[in-house]
Amino acid sequence: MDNSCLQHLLTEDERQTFEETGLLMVEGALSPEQVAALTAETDAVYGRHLEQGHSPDQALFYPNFIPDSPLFADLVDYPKILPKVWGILGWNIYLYHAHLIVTPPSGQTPDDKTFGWHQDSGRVNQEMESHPRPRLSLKVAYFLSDTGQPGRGNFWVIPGSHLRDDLRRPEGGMGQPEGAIPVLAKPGTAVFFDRRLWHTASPNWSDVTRMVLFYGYGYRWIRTKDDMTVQGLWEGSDPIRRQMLGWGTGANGHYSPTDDDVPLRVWLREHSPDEAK
Ligand SMILES: O=C(O)CCC(=O)C(=O)O
Repeated sequence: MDNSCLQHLLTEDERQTFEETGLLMVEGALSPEQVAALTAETDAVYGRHLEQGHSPDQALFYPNFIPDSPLFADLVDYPKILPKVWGILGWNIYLYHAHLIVTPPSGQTPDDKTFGWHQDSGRVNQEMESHPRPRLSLKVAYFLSDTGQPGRGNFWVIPGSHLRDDLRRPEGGMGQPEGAIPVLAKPGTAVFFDRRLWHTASPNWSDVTRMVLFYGYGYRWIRTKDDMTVQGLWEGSDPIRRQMLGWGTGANGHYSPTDDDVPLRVWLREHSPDEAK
């Protein structure tokens, strides 16, 4: 782990924003050069899917994209962002899910149909009996295209809704729930969101293809949410990235980790001891 990451620890203001709203935006997380390089990789993935028959009219939801490019793998333990992830969740974490989404222009005129509002993690929301629901995981969304204006297939959220178990949807399938807003994210922005935050994708009414990379981090005792094939990356990865990619000494180490299971904790003991507890 690059020691430069210590400049990017979660600040108290950031913690408060995330706790209160379920959302945190880090503008300029990626440089314009990184955005350009990641856009080229994402475009290549998209092009391959079009060749394989994916409809150019449909958004591409593509999980397990990390093995497709070293640039995607480099964001798994990205020094500007991972410190904020462990600042929120602690050190017993890994990447449990990742997907990229490419949303081409819909060619349609804007309408006000209710979008697909949800909390993440499917049955977790029915089968965990606590209130409010537990956080368990968060996603970091890296915006590659410019969604700095509404109507560009923006990510929509209801700030502060992460502590609510239910969402009142508008009647008749038209309009958005009270408090809903489009996230206006410029290229290079990283948007953190609590998995419980009520959120949704939206149609792309612009002529700009939307591209976003989603990295989901959760506790090591949570199962993966897609059929991740990142094991092939373990050998060439440093210990903390390997932890993020799901490596461990065995099943029990997901629940009661030894130092071998969680090199992030070992590293924190030396570099940021308060966060190693
Ligand atoms: O594509 C989007 O803006 C929303 C993505 C989403 O709903 C999710 O990652 O759970």
